[in-house]
Amino acid sequence: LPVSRSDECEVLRKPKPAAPHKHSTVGHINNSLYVLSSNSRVELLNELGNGFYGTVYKALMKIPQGGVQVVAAKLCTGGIGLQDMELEFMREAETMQMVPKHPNVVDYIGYVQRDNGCGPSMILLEYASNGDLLTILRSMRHNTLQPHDMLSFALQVAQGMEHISKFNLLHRDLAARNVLVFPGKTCKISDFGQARYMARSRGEYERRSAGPLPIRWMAPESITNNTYTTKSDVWAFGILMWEIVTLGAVPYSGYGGEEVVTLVTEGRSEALLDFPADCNPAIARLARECWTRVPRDRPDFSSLAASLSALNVGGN
Ligand code: ACK
Repeated sequence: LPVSRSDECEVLRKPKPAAPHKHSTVGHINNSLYVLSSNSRVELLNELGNGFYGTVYKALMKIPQGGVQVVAAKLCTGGIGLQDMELEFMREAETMQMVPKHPNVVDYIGYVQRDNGCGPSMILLEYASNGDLLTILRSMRHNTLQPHDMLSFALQVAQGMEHISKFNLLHRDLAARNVLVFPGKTCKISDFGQARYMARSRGEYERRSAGPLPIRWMAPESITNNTYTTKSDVWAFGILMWEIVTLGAVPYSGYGGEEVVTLVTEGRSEALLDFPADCNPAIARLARECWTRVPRDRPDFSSLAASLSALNVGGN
């Protein structure tokens, strides 16, 4: 059933205000010293959709050496509290810049700084011509999505997450809507707006900022204690596998955000996430392992990728 996007993040409570953080400035393209002083070198084409910070456009980037590249330009145009938003937006760019390239993580191309208050800042990303995985899954309701495609989507996301978790990075908003699809059914993890590096010593991150929360994808310990670890990303990955096999159903549909909080924290949520009768039982088993209550008992992304890879080989 088509569901409104506004269902996907819910404002339930307001955590402590964000501590001010230092940021270094970026403003280059393709790691060269070429600085875009205005938006004139990036030509915006059609709108692709709206994200948290503003609008995403398909765009043409004029490369200094000559030639053009089709890119996705994420513009920071949010009206209220624009300055805070700009800092968060810049942080997203910095986070992405620090992740080494991987075939299942969207390529970061560059960041274009706001030019003395004229024109919005932009994050430039590789352009995903097939849009996001949630929309693809929902569009498949009228066709048949092959079981090996489902397995391949899950495996690719697990491999991308295995990569980012190796760098102590938490995604914190892993969901089918934040996976982009490229030709050849290649899936890449996107939307690093909530991503944070963990303090190595503690291996976790404590959320302090306000804003809507993706409650339906959140692990119990994140809901109750504001703590995030790779194992809370693993919980979200279990929900994402469930989104794949249900062709984009809404987790706990029919329940409001506050009810979901109660169900998840009391351990009653799993019973509400039914798997279709024809679902590969191994996928259902792996998803349930991701929903183990004790975080350390959940599998890590390397073992998930290995299990999915073994199933993928076996199924083809
Ligand atoms: O479902 P979509 O087409 O895929 O609509 C959303 C919208 O922008 C807001 O996030 C699309 N989008 C985001 N990043 C990209 C990208 N790199 N390539 C293509 N579309 C993108 C996303």
